[in-house]
Amino acid sequence: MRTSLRAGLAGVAAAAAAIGVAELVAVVTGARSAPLIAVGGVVVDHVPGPIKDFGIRVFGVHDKTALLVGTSILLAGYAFGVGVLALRRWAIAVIGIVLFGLVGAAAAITREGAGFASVLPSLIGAVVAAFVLRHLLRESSPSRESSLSPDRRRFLRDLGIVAAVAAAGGVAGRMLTSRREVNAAREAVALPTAAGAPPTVPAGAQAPGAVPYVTPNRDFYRIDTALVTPRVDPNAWQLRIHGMVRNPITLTWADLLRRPMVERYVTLACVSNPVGGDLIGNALWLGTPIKDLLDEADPLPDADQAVQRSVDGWTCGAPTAVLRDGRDALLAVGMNGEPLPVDHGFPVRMVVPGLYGYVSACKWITEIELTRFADFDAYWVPRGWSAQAPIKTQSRIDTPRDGASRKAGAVTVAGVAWAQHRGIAKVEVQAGDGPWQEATLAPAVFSDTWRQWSLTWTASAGRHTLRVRATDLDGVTQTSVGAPPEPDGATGWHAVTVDVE
Ligand SMILES: Nc1nc2c(c(=O)[nH]1)N[C@H]1C(S)=C(S)[C@@H](COP(=O)(O)O)O[C@H]1N2
Ligand SMILES: [Mo]
Repeated sequence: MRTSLRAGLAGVAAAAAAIGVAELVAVVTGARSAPLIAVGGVVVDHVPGPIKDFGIRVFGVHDKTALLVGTSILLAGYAFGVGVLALRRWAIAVIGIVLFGLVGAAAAITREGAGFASVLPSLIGAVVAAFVLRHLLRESSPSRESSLSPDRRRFLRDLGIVAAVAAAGGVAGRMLTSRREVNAAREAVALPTAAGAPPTVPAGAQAPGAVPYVTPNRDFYRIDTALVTPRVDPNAWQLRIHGMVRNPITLTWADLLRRPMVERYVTLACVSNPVGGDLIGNALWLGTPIKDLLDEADPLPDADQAVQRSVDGWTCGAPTAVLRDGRDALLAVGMNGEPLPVDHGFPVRMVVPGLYGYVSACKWITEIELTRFADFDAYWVPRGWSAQAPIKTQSRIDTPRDGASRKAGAVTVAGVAWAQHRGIAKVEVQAGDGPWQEATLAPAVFSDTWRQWSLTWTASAGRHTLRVRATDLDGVTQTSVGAPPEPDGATGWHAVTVDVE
């Protein structure tokens, strides 16, 4: 390998090590003090409008990634040059490295809210770069040119080690930093207050033995395709409503918080929930009605599908008519009195009563595109799930658990039943092949939530199967015919076996 090529690569490796270490230091000093982010930020703030618009048009939502990649390529070229120069005169290389550190530090200190510590990632990075470059250049001494010489192998090995450590440090640093920052951003959110009194849950909504009527955030089921939870800075968040609309709308976080807010209990359910499963939860959501925003955007008459898109590209499609029919479909910012937990979509998600989550409840939402079902398949549709999926009427026995034992006599049977947006009219329980007995329903709270029920069963000794079925306010009783979750939700009656002594 030619000596100058080696020296150039050593320069690039030194820069990579510097960036990796800087990212780790930035875990402590703040994401915006990391040199690439700081320099990128200065560039974004100072490029002329038309170039910025060009970048956004060409790269779309990836314009920030493109900027970082561009900055990295420039830096790599610069570092290559510094490496080559170092071969001639070490002092010139040192000047090059100091310059690199100063540019990063200067960019970092001019960022919003920066303190003195913000220069540390770049300066420490520069020191690391000098050490790594010095070490790698020693190994590539020009006196030994034979292509299989041991020091060539050692050089390549060390180059590899530096690159791997730099990459691992950079990725780990970035992840830790963004998690810390999103938690801080979430804690800084002051939720707006909802118009009107908060919905009150009547005493008795809770049946003894059933799961809590309101699911605490930490117990709320979580389903999504995100390998790494998206971390969205609310101050950089935007929602675009576009596509087949007469008035496209772009909404910032501040715009959203100024809109009228309501608080509603809504029970969310996953289409993958098997009969008797627990992929369902009920929470108090704070948000602004999506209907009003859609009315302002003014969809064209044949835009029958509103496609929601998350920052990570996941999509779901809900019927436009459902979002506008007056139900409490919310662009939600709060869950049980807190800002949305990061795992549940911080800063903004959709919640639509009556539709399964995979067609309606986009977390980390950033776009609503009005289109036609005939023209666009959302994420789960090509994977075999139905494009339209209202929640099916279902019921579950929470107590006794399957396989439990009880003493003969009075036994409490209790659970939940749901038919979101239609409401539950009746729940019946059958023991063995005895008669169906009507359970006592907890006071109706809201048709958009599950409803608890209970029954005192007079149990005789032996093994019994208990079954439950619900009837909704449309008068439809759950079918006994079992079906798997795919393609549009499981059916069948939940049953448990109980041993009575
Ligand atoms: N961005 C994004 N939003 C998403 C999903 C996803 O994979 N990505 N999954 C959906 C599904 S299938 C369900 S059931 C609900 C679950 O919401 P939760 O995790 O807050 O309970 O989120 C929906 N929103
Ligand atoms: Mo789901």
